[in-house]
Amino acid sequence: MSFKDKVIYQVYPKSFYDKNGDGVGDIQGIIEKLPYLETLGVDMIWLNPIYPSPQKDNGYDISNYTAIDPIFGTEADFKELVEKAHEKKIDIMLDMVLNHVSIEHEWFKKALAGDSYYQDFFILRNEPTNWESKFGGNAWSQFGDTSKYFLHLFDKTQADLNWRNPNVRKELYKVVDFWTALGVKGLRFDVINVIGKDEVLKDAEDQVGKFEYTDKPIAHEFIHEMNQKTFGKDKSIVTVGEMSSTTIENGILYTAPDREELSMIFNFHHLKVDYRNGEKWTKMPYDFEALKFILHAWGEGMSDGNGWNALFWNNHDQPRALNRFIDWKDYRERGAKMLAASIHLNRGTPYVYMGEEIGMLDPEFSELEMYQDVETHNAYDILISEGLNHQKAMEIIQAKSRDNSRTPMQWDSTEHSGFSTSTPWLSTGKYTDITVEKELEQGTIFTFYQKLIQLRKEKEVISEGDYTPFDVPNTRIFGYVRRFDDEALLVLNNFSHESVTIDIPDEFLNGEVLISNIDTISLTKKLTLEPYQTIGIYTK
Ligand code: TEU
Repeated sequence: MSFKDKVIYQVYPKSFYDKNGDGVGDIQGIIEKLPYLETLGVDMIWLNPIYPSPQKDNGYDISNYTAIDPIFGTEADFKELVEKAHEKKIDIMLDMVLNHVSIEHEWFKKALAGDSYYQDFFILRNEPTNWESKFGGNAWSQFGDTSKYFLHLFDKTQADLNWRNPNVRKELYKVVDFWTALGVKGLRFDVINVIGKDEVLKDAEDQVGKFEYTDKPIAHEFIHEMNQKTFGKDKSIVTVGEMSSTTIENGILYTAPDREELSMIFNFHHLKVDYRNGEKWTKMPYDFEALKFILHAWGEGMSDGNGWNALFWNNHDQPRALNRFIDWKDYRERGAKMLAASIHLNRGTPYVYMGEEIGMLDPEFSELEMYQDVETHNAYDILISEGLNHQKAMEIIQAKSRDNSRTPMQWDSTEHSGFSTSTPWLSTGKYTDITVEKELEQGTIFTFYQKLIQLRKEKEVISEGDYTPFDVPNTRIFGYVRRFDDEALLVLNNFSHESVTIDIPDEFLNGEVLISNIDTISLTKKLTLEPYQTIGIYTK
């Protein structure tokens, strides 16, 4: 399948739908909700990790790569999901977390027990470097009671694998083959641009260490090898690399088809525009100019270099975009649609994160204990140790915690928002009046998403067109032009709560309004965009 006219829906399995009533979402729950996803019109469902795991990092700490965690169901349930989804022309994408394993994985246990074959599966050193874990604190922990240290770029229970060891790669390729043999047609590779560590590791000048292990040329070699030895043989498989931070230059290398690495990549630069001095655990309004600059640079750069972006505003690691970029108290519906159009009409493959199609919001938990995420708790401790008081620390947590997007999907107005019959593993949010039931009855966001998904299949200029920035200085308009053969599409998104009047290029004056979140548009040379308005003008 070419992936250019497809839309992918992300399900956070723990929080989607709990069929067996134990408070945790499960595979049977996803099966039950397939008709809902079919109605939305998506082509593929990406599931966050569903493998056996101590759940220190919600499944990104895997203890067995080729099984299903009983909290989610059985392998038979998974096969049923693949089959039933397939009947609805929906494919399944799985999360491949191949940079690290849980310290409860048998490889790590054997290594700890002294087996040197398995010790070489990990990155062990006598002298640790000064690198920091992405979840805070040191990136090295003592390896059992030895004098060695093992590297963990994430939690101390997530040990980085030594990709330089061919035996490790062989084992990981078996994992990929195992799942594709079950009919999995999508693979999302977690933090795949950090798998290539140097043989000799050096202290980092920036203390964090990210330049020492990110986007190393050898990472491209490993990904290409994995492509050749596993999924590359089946052209219908779609792959996406998650790149915690990467460059446009590397983005092109990862995704240009002739490189035979990946179909597309996620990058996060546009979601760091509300970090003060590059630090996530701060609170500040987002910087629109920075956002626009990043979106244009990636849109144009990847278009010119024949690379391919995964397009998204939300995922399980991010607070809800509505809370970050929209004056949602006044413009929730309109803003949700504007955000959606800004990526669905763009060049790349759009991802819908569960709940955004009904305009869900951050939960605003009042107590620290309500948050479950390991990163959140580490961050709280660090903020307090830096001298912040509880209230200030909580304000930052409320704005930045990854749990903001992980709260249970709000299906209806019954107890626990119809997610489960018992207390959910993570509380539902504050705004439980936003539900699927209500949205389908009287809302307009869901139908707007349906239309956008449909348009991508109908108009090649959306799926195939190139990208040129359309800049309107001194406004908060994020605009771009897409072109394909004799078709053109002008997309204008007003990121402000004020109306803005702009000049429409003559070429589009007789065009057709393909989509807008405000009714009855007549095109005039001077066009006034209302607050948070989006408009796509098509001409041929
Ligand atoms: O995330 C990788 C990553 O670098 C970030 O998105 C990270 O979660 C964020 O910067 C923390 O502030 C992936 C997964 O999406 C995430 O859920 C996992 O925790 C992480 O890898 C480790 O596997």
